[in-house]
Parts: sequence; structure tokens; C-alpha cells
Amino acid sequence: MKSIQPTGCPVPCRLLLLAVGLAVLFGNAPAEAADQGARPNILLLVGDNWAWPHAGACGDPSVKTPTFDQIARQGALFTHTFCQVPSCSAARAVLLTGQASHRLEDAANLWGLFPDHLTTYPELLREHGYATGYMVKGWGPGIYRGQKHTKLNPAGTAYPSLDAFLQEVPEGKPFCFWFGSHDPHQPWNRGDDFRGDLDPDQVDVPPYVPDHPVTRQAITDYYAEVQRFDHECGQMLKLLRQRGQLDNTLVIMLGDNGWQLPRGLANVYDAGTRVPMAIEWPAKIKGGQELDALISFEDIAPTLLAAAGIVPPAEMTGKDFLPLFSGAADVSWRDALFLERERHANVRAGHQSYPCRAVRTDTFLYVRNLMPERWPAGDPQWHWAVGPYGDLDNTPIKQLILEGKDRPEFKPFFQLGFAKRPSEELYDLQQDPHQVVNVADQAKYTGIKNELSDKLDVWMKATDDPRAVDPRDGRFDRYPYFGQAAKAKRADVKKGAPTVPGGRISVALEAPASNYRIRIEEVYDVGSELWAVSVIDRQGDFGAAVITPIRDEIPLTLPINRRLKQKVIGKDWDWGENSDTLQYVDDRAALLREIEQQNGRRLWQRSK
Ligand SMILES: [Ca+2]
Repeated sequence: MKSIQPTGCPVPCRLLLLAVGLAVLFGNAPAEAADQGARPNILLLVGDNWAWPHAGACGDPSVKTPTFDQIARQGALFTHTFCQVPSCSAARAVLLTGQASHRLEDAANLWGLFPDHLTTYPELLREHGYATGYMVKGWGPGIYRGQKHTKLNPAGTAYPSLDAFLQEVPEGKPFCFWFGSHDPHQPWNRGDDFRGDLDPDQVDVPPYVPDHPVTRQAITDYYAEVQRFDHECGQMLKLLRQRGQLDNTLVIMLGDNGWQLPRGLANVYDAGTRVPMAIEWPAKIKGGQELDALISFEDIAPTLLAAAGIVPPAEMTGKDFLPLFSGAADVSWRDALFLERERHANVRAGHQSYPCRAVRTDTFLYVRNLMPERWPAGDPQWHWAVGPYGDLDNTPIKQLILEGKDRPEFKPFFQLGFAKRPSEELYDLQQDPHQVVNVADQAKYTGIKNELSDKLDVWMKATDDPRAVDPRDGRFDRYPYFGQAAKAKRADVKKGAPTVPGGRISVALEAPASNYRIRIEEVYDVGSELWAVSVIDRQGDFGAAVITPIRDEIPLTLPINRRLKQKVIGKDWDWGENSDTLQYVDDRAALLREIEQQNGRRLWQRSK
């Protein structure tokens, strides 16, 4: 196989340093430098579905991210970081394990099980004397019960805040803390206090979505959440600075995967895989660097371990990138990285995945769709999760395109985001940075296409990809999916409910799979809203009662950070990403009394 060189300068000089001077940091190799006394603290700041280039330092003219920009200024901005797999829990699993997604069994899928035998960097740090914790969203959504990870998220122990965590870290013990925000995950309705002077007329609209007021407003709402996330990160850095701990803390701020636009999340195009990343470590890294090396999420675990003086385990497919900070001219780095996806949401009949493998260089993106007969964004007919074309979450932009898909002005966007795709795609990034014109069939690109295809095959074999042996391997369709079924319409709930308060009702909703039942036991009036007590059973293993407002959603839909808190009766249920925003109570009667007190009025139980 021929090696592929970027058309620009050779690899080492691509490690562009805008720094004031080139000599940087480490007098010794990082692992040697990180002796016991100097082991850094680690703070990982993870935005949820925050895509490149949506930060000031990345060149976005609209969004204001002073915290991110400052980290980049005091350390390094990485311009080519890719999440390896554009799906939330899967990307986080890659980040935690340092391994390519297809090696992680169930954890390659969204809402899967985190296999107990996988080794994570927080676990290794703990073994080497670190305190580890996380807040809000760690690894997830999914299930991590197992002998090793029982009640312990792979990201560490859950804490309500960084402050609460730091108070428990013994003096002199290094720590590793993960802040996983829910921002800027849709629905983009949490950023009102952080809008600043965002103007829908000024935002950049990429060419894969229609330039329409609906799109502009949605992007603006997303930006407001980016700004909220940036603000929260800033508060954490402020706390570390006040405690005098910032200097020897390695801070990484990044997105976990791309945004929830067509061709974004759940797609191997840049909109789904390329994320902002900035790193500072004042004690060791010289500021003002801009690095354009191709970084994969596989690299983060080996890098953090190396910073702590720990040799990364052999199974990690990623590479420690600390040497890039040295500015040495002879640092060799990869000239291509590999992307993939399996099952994101459960949105195809038969619980099918949509397998892709891809290779990204500076100048090309080559995509192989291994089962092109399947729908890339999910079946047009609703299956289990989200809704029609459910690998794209329900946003105003999705609605706009689907409603207009038969009209000439929207049809091209439907084709790009939702229609079936050929088995091979190739994008010429110099001509087409947003990857909307597939040139795989053009004769002049045959050479590069074949080179990249060969390169992909080599990587798949070298990393024990099951699809290297059988491209149509069915295991990713068979791994259990623990995500909730899509919500039914509220109208369905109301149909069975009496219109007069004070009557008891019994409404049965059965989710469209035999192993998962939602039963609404009781409905209560709370002021202008209805609340329901429901019982959820799945496969006979778990059960929980949940009380939650029914406003525009049925009870099992547990929106995050809503004005009304969600409360679960009994703690026997693992809610994945929602678990951190739920409050658990043991006593249903006590909960109902509390709700009465909060609302200043008596609950009326509805019954027939
Ligand atoms: Ca995510």
C-alpha cells in the first residue's frame, strides 16, 4: 500500500506553531517529567454535541467562548480533533478506553452496556493514587452495571459539583475530574440567560441545511447553550485558580461529538465527528500554540496516562500526543485517522445498525457505507426510538426539511440528510470543506479513492474490526439497546384520561416491544399541569415508578434540566444520562406531599 502524503507540507511542519517562539515545555519526555511530585491534576470539560468550529478561538464569528479561548491562548488549540465515532456514549467510551469503537463490543452502540472487562483511564489513574470524579454526564447514555463498575460510572464517582469533589480529595492527592455538560445538546432551550448579542441574521449556515429563518434561529439557540457551557467551565477554572491548583492542572475542553443537524451527529462527516479542543497545563505547556495534527479520541486516554507518568496499556489503539507540544521538528504523527459508526439510536426495523467506516486526511474524506441498502438516518417509518429518520433528533431544522421534502427548495437537503447513500463516498476537502459533493465516481479521483480504501482495509484488519472479516457481521444489531422508546403523543394519554379532576384513571401504554412496558398508574393535577405515576418494566430485570409532569410528553420521556424536577420512586433503575437530573425518593406518599407543598395546593388524584 502506498502511503498517503498530504498535498501540503510534510507531516512535521503541519504541526503549526503560532506560538511566541517554538521551544516549549518538557525538558524531558513527558512520562519522565511527570514524576510523583509533579503529577498533574486533570480537568476534562466536555460539551455535549458541540461541533467544530463553534468557538471564538476556532474562528466562529458569532459565538462567544471566552473560557475556551483563554485555554487555547494559555495552552494549545487543536484544529483537527475527531471523536472517532459520532455517537454520544460510543464516543465517550473511545475517550475513556483509548480504543477504536469497533473493539468495544456493546459500547460501540448508543445506549448499550459498558463491558465490565474494558479498562478506562480513570480506573488506571485510581490505581495510581488519583481521586476520580465526574458531574452531570459521565459515560452514557447506557448501562454500566457489572462487577467492576457497579454503581460507578466509567468516568468516576458522581459528585454534585467540582467544589464538592475537591473537598473530598485528600491534601496532596492528585485528582482527575470530568465535567460533562448537557449543553449544547438539543432541545436548544436552556441558553436564554447566556444569549448575549447573538443575532440569527449573523450566524453561519453550513451548506447542508437550508438557509432559512428556522435554521438560523435553531443555530442561535444552540450557540446560546454553547455560551452557557463556556460560562460554567469558566467558573470551574476560577475555582481552581482560587485554590491555587490551576498551574499544575491539565485542562481539556472539547465537544464529545458533532451537532444535531442533518449530516452531523451519527454521521462520519466533519459535522458529526470534528470537535473543538483546547488544552492548557500552565506548568508544562507553553501557551499560544495552534496544532493541526489529526487527533482522535483514541489518543486522549494514552495522553492523560502519559501526563500522569503511566504507561498506556497495549490494547489502547490511540497515541500519546504530549510530544506534539514540544514543538520538536522531528515529531512524527499520523497522516490519516479513522472514523466509524455502528448503531446510534434504535431506529431501523430489526434494531439494525448503519455501519460506516471512514478515513480522514487533511485533504480527503473517504466513507464506506457497509450496508447501503439501509437508511442512514433511520427508517422513514418510526421504529422504537425518536421517530421517523430517528438517527437525527427532532429539531426544528429536521421538521423544516421533512415537511418541505417534496418542494424543490428543500429536496436537495432531504437527499443529503435522509436519503440512502452509495457504498462509497469521497469528498475533496479543498473544494468542498463541508462535504456535500460526493466525487467517488469521478475518474480523476479513482487513484486517491483506491489508496484511501486500501488504507481503511489495513486499519480495520490491524485493529481487529469484526467487519474486516465479515463486512455484514450482525453483532452490532444484536447488542441490547437500553434506550427508552419514543414518546407517544400527549393526545394518546389524554384520550384515556377523564376531563374532570378527582377521578382515578388507569391508562396502559405498551411500548412497541414485548420486553418493555410503561404503565401509567395514576394521574394527578398539579396546578395547570398533570403529573403521572408510571411503572416501567423491562425484561423483568428492572422496575421503577416515576412521577413526572405530563405537559407535552408522556411520563417516560425525561427531559433534562426542565423547570420541573423529575423524581423517581425507588432507585433500582439506571437512567443513564438522565440519572443525574433525577431525584430519588423511597416513599411515594411523601413525594406527593412534597409536590403539594411546592405547588401550594392539594393534589387531586384523577380516577374513574
Ligand atoms: Ca454527545
